[in-house]
Amino acid sequence: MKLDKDIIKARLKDCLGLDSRASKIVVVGLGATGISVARFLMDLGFEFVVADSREHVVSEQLREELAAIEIVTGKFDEALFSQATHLIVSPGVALTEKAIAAAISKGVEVVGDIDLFVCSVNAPIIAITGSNGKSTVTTMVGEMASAAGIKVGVGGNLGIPALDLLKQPAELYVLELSSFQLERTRHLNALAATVLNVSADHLDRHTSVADYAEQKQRVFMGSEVMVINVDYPIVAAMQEQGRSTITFSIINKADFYIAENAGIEYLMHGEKPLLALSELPLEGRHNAANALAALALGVAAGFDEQAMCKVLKHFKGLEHRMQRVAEIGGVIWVNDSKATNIGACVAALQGYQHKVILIAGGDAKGADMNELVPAVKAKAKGVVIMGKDAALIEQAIDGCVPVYKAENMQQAVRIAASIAEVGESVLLSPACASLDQYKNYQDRGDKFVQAVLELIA
Ligand code: UMA
Ligand code: ADP
Repeated sequence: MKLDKDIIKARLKDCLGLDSRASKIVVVGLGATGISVARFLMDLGFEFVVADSREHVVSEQLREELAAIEIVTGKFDEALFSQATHLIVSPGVALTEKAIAAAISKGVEVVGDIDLFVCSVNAPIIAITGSNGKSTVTTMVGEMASAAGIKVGVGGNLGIPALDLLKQPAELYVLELSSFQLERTRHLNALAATVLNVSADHLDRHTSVADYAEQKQRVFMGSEVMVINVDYPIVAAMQEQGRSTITFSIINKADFYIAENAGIEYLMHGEKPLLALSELPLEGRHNAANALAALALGVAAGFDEQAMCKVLKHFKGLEHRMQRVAEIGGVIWVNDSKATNIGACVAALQGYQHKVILIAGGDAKGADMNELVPAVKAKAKGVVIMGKDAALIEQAIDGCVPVYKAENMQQAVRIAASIAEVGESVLLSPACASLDQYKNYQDRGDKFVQAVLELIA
């Protein structure tokens, strides 16, 4: 539930030093997050400036809504930032940006939207981060909460900025949090929090995998229960003595795990079988891990186990994640455009028992494409490469399997169609971000689906 304005203002002052009379605030970035922050601050009567480095970022409608606010577009102004007391920085803006780094070095405070959110609610928070599976698990837990009759707000990196969730009353918030959001969050105090997994991603923004994992670990700041995937040593190492912990694993016995009984595999809680794995509609063993994580978080929140299993049995999955698009002449076409890093692509390939034609490439974000090779060797009959870092994939594969170059998605799909044979699958799982050629991963997935449907036509 959202607190009263006066209480929020008092908490902003105590926790973040934000004072509606004395603070000089610059909101940096005017995307979904920046707009939510601007509306939030206006509602509380704060004065502030908004800065965005894009020249043409403000629509007529937005300019009208923010008429009382100064909006500065174009190159970030070092003097403006350094004269502020607080910068409220959107997750997509790196703290190493020259003007921001200079301001930080002069003692200007950096605040994130999640900090503002935490100061504004008195309902519990379930917080979910990890390299892959965040959106899936966040949606699962949100549906579990709804099934339990709880008014729940679901958002964060998933799409609806956290502060926009305050518009509706809620008894619980389920937040997907990225490493960028966590990097600039100082208070979270979740009821339960998890790091689902860590694999290399965003190395164009983080200095190393260790630094990236450290930002993810911040999700546990003050959490009552830590939900830990013990299959990842880097996550298992985040456990802290004396803190309430629930573990999960798809390899070994843990609090939540997988066990076989009379030839059937079950999701287990302790000695109790909860659900046969075959009843999970989502493909891939990584989705069993996601289900275990959701169950563990749900148990921490006090949800009924049977009701949670019912949600899992009917969980449809999200668009652009291992989504079956069509079966054409005995070949299955799968859209996994959301696989924007190597970990997701490897998980997708590992889920197959038969050969796959992989379509991959885009912006590798500094990742080492050699990590793709074992899974490609094991599962791919050929790889169609495209996008900015296609050559990195080609170099890594180095002749292990045939590589085909495509200029665009339509060509990639046509090439894949000419290679694929009955009983095989064509998988778009790019292991790279999409922004070099597409608006976003949805646009890339849509282009794939469109090209596949053209094949049918
Ligand atoms: N901008 C600048 N200078 C810069 C970079 C950006 O001025 O150097 C401006 C842009 O011109 C734009 C605004 O900042 O106007 C965009 O801000 P943003 O990139 O933080 O994006 P938002 O629209 O606020 O969306 C963010 C998340 N985006 C990122 O972290 C990149 C969204 O996650 C999230 O859904 C939204 O907040 C609500 O919480 C998207 C994402 O791609 C899905 N996340 C990454 C991922 O999942 O891998 C982390
Ligand atoms: P995120 O929000 O972390 O990006 P999503 O649920 O949107 O996670 O899934 C993103 C990609 O990762 C998809 O390609 C999906 O198939 C894959 N994926 C989902 N869960 C996992 C997991 N537990 N381990 C590895 N890959 C996963």
